[in-house]
Amino acid sequence: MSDLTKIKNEFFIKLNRKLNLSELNDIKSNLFGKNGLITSQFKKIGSITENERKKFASDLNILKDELQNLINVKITEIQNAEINEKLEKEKIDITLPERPFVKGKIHPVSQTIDEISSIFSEIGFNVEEGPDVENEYNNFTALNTPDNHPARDMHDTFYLDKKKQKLLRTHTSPVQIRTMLNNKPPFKIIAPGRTYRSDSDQTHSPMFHQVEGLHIDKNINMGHLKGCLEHFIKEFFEVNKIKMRFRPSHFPFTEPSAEVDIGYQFKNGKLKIGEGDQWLEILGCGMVHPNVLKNVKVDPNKFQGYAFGIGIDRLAMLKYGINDLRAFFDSDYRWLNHFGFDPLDVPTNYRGLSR
Ligand code: 2NM
Repeated sequence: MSDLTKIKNEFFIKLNRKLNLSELNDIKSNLFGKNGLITSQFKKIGSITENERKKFASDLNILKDELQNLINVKITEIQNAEINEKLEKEKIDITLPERPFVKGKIHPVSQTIDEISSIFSEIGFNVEEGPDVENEYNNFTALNTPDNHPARDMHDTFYLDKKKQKLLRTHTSPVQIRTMLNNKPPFKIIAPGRTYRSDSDQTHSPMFHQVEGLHIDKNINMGHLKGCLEHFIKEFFEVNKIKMRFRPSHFPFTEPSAEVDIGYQFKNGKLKIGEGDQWLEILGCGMVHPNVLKNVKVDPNKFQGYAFGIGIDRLAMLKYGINDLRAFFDSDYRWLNHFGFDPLDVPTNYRGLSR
């Protein structure tokens, strides 16, 4: 028997056994490694007599290919077997019950923003958003708030640079400015979101939430403002009647300006909104100042309208009976679990907002 036939017989038997990957690699280097059997046969070619050389080289190449193919087939087989074994082991039994998991809750402020957005959407307001970091033009100048106005005082505003050009917005009004600058009237929008003022005590958080509204069109007047706010308060507190009063006030960006109180009373230890002889201040509003309209390239001789600003955090406290503002932003899991809302319980007007 020739050397090549011996190699062939021996390795065909070996390769047909059940092998793992490392055994197969050993066989591979036994054949094709530096001192492997096939490698040594190739080295022999030079010393073979000329009339035998051609046939030997040809037989050797055929054997080499055969063995290599066989090894490749085996490698694929082993890899497939490994994958199948893995798949078998990792099989998921979908008939098993789900693993218990901790459900997240919707923060009362997020819930309240969703409720407010739902109410105003239904009467034609679009919801707009803008950045928390603003420039002093959008936050103050465009809003008819001159350089020396107390609202610009360092004690209130978080400035982000020495030149006082970048700041954390102190209200969401810059969203209205951006919207008016980038679009054409009429405008009917609300802007809910985070706002910042350097103020921190029992009733003030340096970060708080506001929703502002703006309605600009031809002939919009304070009657529209009153109707809109009354509708909102009734929907939000889910009451049929609401006692409201407008007190004259001042804001640089509105003329005339007013603050709005709603009636309330304590009945059987519970706060009742809408009735009673106590007053609760809940928002500021007014007719948008002509200077503001001019600043955003809206002609005050053709267009006019109202704007208002409401603190969201206090609205949430009143509606959901939460009495400590500071707990709102502590991220205490027990608090969130108690006051938070079910993620699947999305507020809609027709269903009743707070259910
Ligand atoms: C308030 C009170 C009164 C207000 C004004 C504007 C704008 F951009 F249209 F001029 N937005 N929001 C406004 C008016 C806000 O918050 C107490």
